[in-house]
Amino acid sequence: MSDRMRWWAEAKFGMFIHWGLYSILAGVWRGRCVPGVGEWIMRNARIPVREYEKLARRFNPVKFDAEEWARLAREAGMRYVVFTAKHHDGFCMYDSEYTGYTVVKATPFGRDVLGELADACRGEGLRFGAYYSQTLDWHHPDGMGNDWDYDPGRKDFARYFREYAMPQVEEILTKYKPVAVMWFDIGTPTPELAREMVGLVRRVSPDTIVSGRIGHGLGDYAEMGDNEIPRGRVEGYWEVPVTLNDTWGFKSYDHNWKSPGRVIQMFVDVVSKGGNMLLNVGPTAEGVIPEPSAEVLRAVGRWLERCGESVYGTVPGPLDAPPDAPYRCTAKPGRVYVHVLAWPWDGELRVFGARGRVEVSRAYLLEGERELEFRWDGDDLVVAVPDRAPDPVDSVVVLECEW
Ligand code: FHN
Repeated sequence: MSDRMRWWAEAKFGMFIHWGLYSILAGVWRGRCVPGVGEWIMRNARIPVREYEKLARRFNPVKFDAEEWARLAREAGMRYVVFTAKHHDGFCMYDSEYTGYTVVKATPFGRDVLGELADACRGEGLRFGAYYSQTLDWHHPDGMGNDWDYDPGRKDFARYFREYAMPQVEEILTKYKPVAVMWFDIGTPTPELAREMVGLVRRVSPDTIVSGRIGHGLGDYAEMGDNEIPRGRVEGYWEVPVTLNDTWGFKSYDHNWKSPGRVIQMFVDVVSKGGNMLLNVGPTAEGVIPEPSAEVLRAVGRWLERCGESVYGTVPGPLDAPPDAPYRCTAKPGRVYVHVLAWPWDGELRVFGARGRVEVSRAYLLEGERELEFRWDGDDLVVAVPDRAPDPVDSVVVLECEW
């Protein structure tokens, strides 16, 4: 395992934060609800640059408290945070010397929110990462994606990339160091440009992890599609970004929140397949993480507080659960954790195809360490469990074993 990836592989759980001028519109432009994710409103409503820019004068998140956000991430059991330094709308949520279009220079708020957040995260023992939209930039005349203000035929993308995006990335890496992750997003640049960008990151900040969406196999890990959890185990480092409702940036009328139980089960599913989960929050323009998301996060944190041993620092291990099995498995040397997501009504937990893969010496419930009897039935291990699930969402049965 490369040194750079060690902490990340153990961490499993991160907070993604999408926050920017789009949070002011909250999914509504000129009285109309704009379909699609909140942070895409500039593009989906074809808002002219000169109009969208005016939002900066309204950005005054008086309730923003970086320490509160960082504390919430820690309470949720997250180990890292990735924050939108610059999303596709091109607005910089940090103090950049390459443009006036920043939270520091163009808003009444005037504070360096990325800087405050980076410090607060480190204060809570979390690693801090920066999201940077390297290809799509709807504000910059040479950035990709804006064909309603600019003529795509006249754009010089390489110029934007080398003379704006790369210097900004260097700036972020030096000004806010240590930046644990440089989270590049969709829109793969040419192999040559992507290599230059990754070369820059390696030179300026060798320990910074580069996300897979830079493309051409140059990233340190694979980034799955949004909300796309693979069906089975995936080798190598990977991460899946997940929304708590149906948007990344705040939308005032999106109340389709996932329940805490669903999020915990998704998370365990991801970890059992060898991945990390980057769970998103979309704060309001006032600087508040919506309470329904905060509630889910705290519930995940409470579960992790009790059962984190079966998640952090684990690997998928010797037992793969069939996709439709009511459990998932994670492992550490000498132990397999069976996460029971649907409790067996007949008092018997059947672990399929375990024979020959594990030599079990003991089985017990993680919480309370209650001993459990077990037997073999053909290739399956059958563990006798109490009638009632200790946890309604995920009860963990530990198998002490050689594997
Ligand atoms: O277009 C973006 C989107 O707004 C959001 O930032 C997600 C997060 O993974 N990435 C892109 C779509 O994949």
